[in-house]
Amino acid sequence: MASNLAPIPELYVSYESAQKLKVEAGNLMSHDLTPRQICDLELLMNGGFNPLKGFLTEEDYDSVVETMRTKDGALWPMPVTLDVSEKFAETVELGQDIALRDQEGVILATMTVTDKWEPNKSREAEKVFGADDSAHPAVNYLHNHAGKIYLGGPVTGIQQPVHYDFRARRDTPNELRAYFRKMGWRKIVAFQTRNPLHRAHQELTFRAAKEAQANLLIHPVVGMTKPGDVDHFTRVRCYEAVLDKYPSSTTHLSLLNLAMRMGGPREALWHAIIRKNHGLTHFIVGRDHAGPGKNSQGEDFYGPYDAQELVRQHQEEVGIEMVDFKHMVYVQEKAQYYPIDEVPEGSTVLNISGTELRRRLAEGIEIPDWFSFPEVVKELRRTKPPRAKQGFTVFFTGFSGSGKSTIANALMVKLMEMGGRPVTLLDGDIVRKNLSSELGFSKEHRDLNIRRIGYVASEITKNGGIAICAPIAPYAATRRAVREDIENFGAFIEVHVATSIEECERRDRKGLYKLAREGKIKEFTGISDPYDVPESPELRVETEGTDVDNCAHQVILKLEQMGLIAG
Ligand code: PPS
Repeated sequence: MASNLAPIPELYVSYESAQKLKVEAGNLMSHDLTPRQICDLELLMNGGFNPLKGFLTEEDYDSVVETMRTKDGALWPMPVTLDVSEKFAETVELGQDIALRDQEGVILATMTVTDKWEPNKSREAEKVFGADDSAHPAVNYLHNHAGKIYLGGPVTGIQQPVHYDFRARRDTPNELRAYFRKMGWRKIVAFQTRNPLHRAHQELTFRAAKEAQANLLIHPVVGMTKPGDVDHFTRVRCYEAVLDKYPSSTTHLSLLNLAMRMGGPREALWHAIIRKNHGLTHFIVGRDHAGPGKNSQGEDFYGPYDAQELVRQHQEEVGIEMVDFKHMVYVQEKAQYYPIDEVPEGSTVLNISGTELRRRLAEGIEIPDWFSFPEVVKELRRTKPPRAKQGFTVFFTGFSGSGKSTIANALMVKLMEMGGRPVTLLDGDIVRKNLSSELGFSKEHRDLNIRRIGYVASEITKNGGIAICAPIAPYAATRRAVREDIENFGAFIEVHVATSIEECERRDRKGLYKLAREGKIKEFTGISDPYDVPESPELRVETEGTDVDNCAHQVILKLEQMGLIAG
């Protein structure tokens, strides 16, 4: 199939109208878009999400969730919704125009709100992502990050979000279409990725293009990918290093500002539609496309080839041909890559999994040339030094009086004795004096307090230091959010100081338990306020019958075991 490279509709108004709208929008209510919404809006406006004309209305949303189609029957597998807080939703009337702004307050679009509703998020999770299980990143996002209310309605585009990085590598669907027209490319295979390209991917994409007798577009996602992925700055430098491994003038690199949901089969189909909109004729779908990892039972959310199956069923309707690829492995005797089902019998197969690669990077172990290109490995090592040189956060949690601060202090001194990295202690009391002096102990205030600690710890971790935090941090969801923030930059070691509430109350070093029992302190953790016991912390220390030195030493041993401090 050859592409029709005519321009596709965008939602932008003319330059003159945009200038006028910008001024008029000064009087409108404003919604500050989240990072994910900015990605969605960009693709809505530039036609990447064609045929959508705005954020889904309630009817379209229900239909997309249940049937993967809008109410008019257009194939659309992924809800693209504008979630807002209840507070904001209350101030918006149906029929009203609102301004959609980026995080600096720059107006990007207006939206006429035609619909406002409270979605059934559990149903969305079940139908769209296959399970209402918060181990799935999109389900976690849905329940723990997205606002409670959805607004729907048509969007009027004013301007694209500004990107300061890799400008020359970013193309709208119409820019890509124009590029293909200019180059005379009629058949183009797209390769979607959120990972650095290694030899197996280079081989796979090269073969795909050769088999389809087509040109190749490396089309990596640089919007939002899976938490913990290699950041897009590093990845783009890696892609650039691989570009000249392809025959010249056959391959192009373009960055896609998509916010992935890791929705497996539905997401693969969505990706295919998005690629069709960008003027592509073929789309590579490999093993476990857009897979979210394991569910809370430790099983895969989707079968390895479910995504291929769904795309195959709909490829004709979408108007893009799927190039399905099996897992590629290296055959030692042939010094060459093969799809796993074509490996010559009796030969030696070499493979390095993603987990193994991360381990080798973390521990500074050699990564062989047959696996990746030296330029790519160099870039990855530049971003991720071995673990013993990275920053990390030790996050103590437990009741007041459990011994968190004492152990944290002992740990700090031991780490300072070792030297090598700066150490900062963010103790509960210190933080409440310096960072959170205006906060009390309501759920909202505790969350804010912990998020602040998490933010500071993530900055310390990012910059190669050691952050030791010792708040009560009673809520599992907040601890998880902090973990996610920090794990973008380094390890997060949750240490549950598991002193029982009875023992803490018996010790009552600050006399607070007595006051709490007398009702003189309200919302006291463990007495009149909840504490979610960590289910699987990296370490649990028992303080009853164990001295402080030994508890701190247990943490040191854990850090050594994790490769965070040289043994
Ligand atoms: S939280 O929930 O993580 O924000 O709490 P944190 O910042 O660690 O602050 C806990 C310290 O504040 C004292 N304190 C209370 N704790 C729990 N509940 C209530 N209502 C409360 N009021 C005051 C208490 O001394 C805690 O200090 P630690 O060091 O944990 O004993």
